[in-house]
Amino acid sequence: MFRHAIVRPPGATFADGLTTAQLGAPDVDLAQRQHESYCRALEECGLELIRLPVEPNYPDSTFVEDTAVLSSRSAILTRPGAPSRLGELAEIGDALGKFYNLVHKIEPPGTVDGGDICEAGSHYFIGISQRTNEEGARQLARFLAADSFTSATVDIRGMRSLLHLKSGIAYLDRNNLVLMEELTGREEFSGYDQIVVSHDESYACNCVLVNDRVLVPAGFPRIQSELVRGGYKPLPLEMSEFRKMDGGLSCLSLRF
Ligand code: CIR
Repeated sequence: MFRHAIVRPPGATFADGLTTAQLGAPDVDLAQRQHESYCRALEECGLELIRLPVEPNYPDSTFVEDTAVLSSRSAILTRPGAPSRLGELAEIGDALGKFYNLVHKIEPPGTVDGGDICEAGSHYFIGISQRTNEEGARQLARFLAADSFTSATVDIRGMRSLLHLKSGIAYLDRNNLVLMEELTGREEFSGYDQIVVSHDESYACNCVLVNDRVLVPAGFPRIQSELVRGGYKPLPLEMSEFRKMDGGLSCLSLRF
C-alpha cells in the first residue's frame, strides 16, 4: 500500500521544458488544472500528498518521478540525464529526508532518470536510455541489491520513440505487466503475464497502480477494457498537456 506521494505543480515556465513530442505548446492553465485533478485522484486512492512549491527555474520539475527511486526499504536520489534538470534534486532530497533515514545518491558520471526504473515486486527493471547510462544503472543496482532487491537492465537506446522505459511498460501486481506491443518479444519480460497495448494506444502504457485503482491516461478505451478484464479498476485522467512535454502519467508523482 502507498501512503504518501510527492507532487509539484507545473509553473508558468512549464512550456519551456524539454520536449520532442511535436504536439504543440502546452496550455499552462489547463496543465495546472489537469495536475490538480491528478492530485485529487491520488487523494481518492488514500494518499497523503506532500505538495512542493512551484519551481519556475526548472520547467520540467513537475515530473518529480525522474528525481528519485523509492522502495519499501530506501530512497535513492537520482541524477537526471538532462543537465537542465539537475537543479531539481535539492528540494526532493529535503522532502525525502523527512521520511527516510538514509537517502542514497547516484554520483557522476552516473545518470538515472526515475522514469527508466520499473519496480516489479522485488525485482527492478532499469532502462538504459537516452537519460540513464550504464554507470548510473550499476550504482542503482548496487543500492537495490543491498536492500535484497534484484534488478536487470533493459536497453532501449535503439527505440528512439521511447524517452524512458516506463513510457513503454508498467508493472501492476500479480505478475501482470502492461507493455507496448513493440516490447512484447523482449526476453526480459517473457516471465510475465502481459497486457499488451496496441501502437495507437501506447501513450497509455504509462499507467500506475495506486492501492486499489489504476490511474491511466484518459482517451484510450482498449487498455481500459483490458484492465477491467484483468480485475483492475481504472481511474482515467486527462494528461494532454503533459504529453506535449513528453511526460507520462507516473512521472507526476513519487509514491511511497
Ligand atoms: C523531460 O524531457 O525530461 C521532461 N520534459 C519529461 C519527463 C517525463 N518523465 C517521465 O515520463 N518519467
